[in-house]
Amino acid sequence: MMTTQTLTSYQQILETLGIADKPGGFAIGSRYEEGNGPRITTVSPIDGVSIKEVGSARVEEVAEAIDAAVEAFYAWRTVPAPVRGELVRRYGDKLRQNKQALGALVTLEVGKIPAEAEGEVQEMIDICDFAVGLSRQLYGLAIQSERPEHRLTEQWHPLGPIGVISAFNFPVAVWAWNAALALVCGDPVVWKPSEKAPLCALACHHLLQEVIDDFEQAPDGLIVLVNGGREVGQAVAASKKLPLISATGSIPMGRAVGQTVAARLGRSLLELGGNNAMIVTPSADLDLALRAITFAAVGTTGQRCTTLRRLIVHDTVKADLLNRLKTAFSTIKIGDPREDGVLVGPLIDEGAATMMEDALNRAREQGGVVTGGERVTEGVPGGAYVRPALVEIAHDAEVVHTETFAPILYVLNYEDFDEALAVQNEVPQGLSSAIFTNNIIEAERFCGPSGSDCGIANVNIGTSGAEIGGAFGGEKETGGGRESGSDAWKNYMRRSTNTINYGTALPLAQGITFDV
Ligand code: UN1
Repeated sequence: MMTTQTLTSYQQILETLGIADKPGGFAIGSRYEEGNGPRITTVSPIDGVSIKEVGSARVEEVAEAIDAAVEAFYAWRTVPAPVRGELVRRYGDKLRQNKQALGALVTLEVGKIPAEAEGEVQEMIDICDFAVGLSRQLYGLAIQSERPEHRLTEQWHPLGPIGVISAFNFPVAVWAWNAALALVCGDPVVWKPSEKAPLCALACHHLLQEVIDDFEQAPDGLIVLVNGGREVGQAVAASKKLPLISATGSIPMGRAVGQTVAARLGRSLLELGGNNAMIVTPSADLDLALRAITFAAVGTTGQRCTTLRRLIVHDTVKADLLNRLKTAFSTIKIGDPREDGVLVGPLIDEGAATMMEDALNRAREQGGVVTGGERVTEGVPGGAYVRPALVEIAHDAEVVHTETFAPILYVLNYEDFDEALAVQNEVPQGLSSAIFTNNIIEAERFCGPSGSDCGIANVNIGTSGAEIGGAFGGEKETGGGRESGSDAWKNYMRRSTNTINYGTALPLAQGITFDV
């Protein structure tokens, strides 16, 4: 009975989004194909029920799709940027109309609670708005020339088709951050989504393709989708026809993609694993800190790259904060994300639950004291549900330095502020970080050059939930890439420096004389 009802609503979501009858192996603009690669069965992590089977692309089909994107580039690069912005504006409107349905698909396919799933669609809308404004602001510079009657300028041109490799945990927003910017910058987009979220990708593609179909200046092939596994990702990364590869996912994935792209001297924009910490100082507002920690550590069931994984607490506040966290973690509602009041949905799959269990066992072996972390089987519909774990452990235990994509919060302590900063920075990853303090000197030191070494350093807010306006990404093994706001658009364009002589002499720079 339950299964039938659920299936009906799955079907409704797919129908509302217009993808119930679309083959999803690959799509070249408005052409949807099954593909000759292995079939992918999408299973909802909520209850393990299969949603739909989709195909996948073979390497030759990937090549065909990339060729179509190259063709589209030749047309799109000369469309004025504000006109390209108009296309993205219309997509933003389309997303507004479909926010609930697309959010429901995100919930269904990756298990996010509706508030977070719709928040992800909101990030798409926000980046569209940002990109529309940007389409009139892709500014270059006018530079003072050292030579008389010379004009020295730089301008930005479209780069070429962009390859986007995205992860399951942000199955719609991360592609949109890339696609919205790439499209206004004049670049087609070739998308290889996670094998765990092909339907979200199909829906995003289809909604944008509908806008493209009604937009005269937009060539077919402007957006291309290639579903599949590692070989498909590798074919995208290796293609010399894609000058930029933007990849989000694990550090091993990023290392493989980065090396492949570097071998052909392409550009890569990597947004890889984090091992995000928060320092809680003696002056911190613990009520605020408690809320921030809980959202950052257990939101999205610990499966954000910005998830809070290490808490570095001053000795004087540790006992109090830990007690409050134990209460919060033990009472938080875990279950079907569609149920009222649930804050923690399922992990993506059994593999993730096994990795969490392994990490907790290693933590115990390494001297950790674990609270929570057990499997939840009562009152849940059958996916991999877990209670978030708190682990009191030494800051330098091996397990603390690795990212486990699950809700495990390592609780570390410190005595002296410099020690806290050193602990914050001692891991190989460098994505996000935060401090809770009401001491301005600590806050400023944390954000300053000898403070946090991460791409994101926050004061009195958590590590996750960044707005799109800032550049998003991190240092060290996180990969160094920046996407989304600020000047991240420059990744998607090529810079042309132009020197124009409007005089009748030919003065050489550096005062060189070279008379013939
Ligand atoms: C990710 O987990 O890959 O800052 C991205 C955040 C979100 C993006 C996370 N805006 O948590």
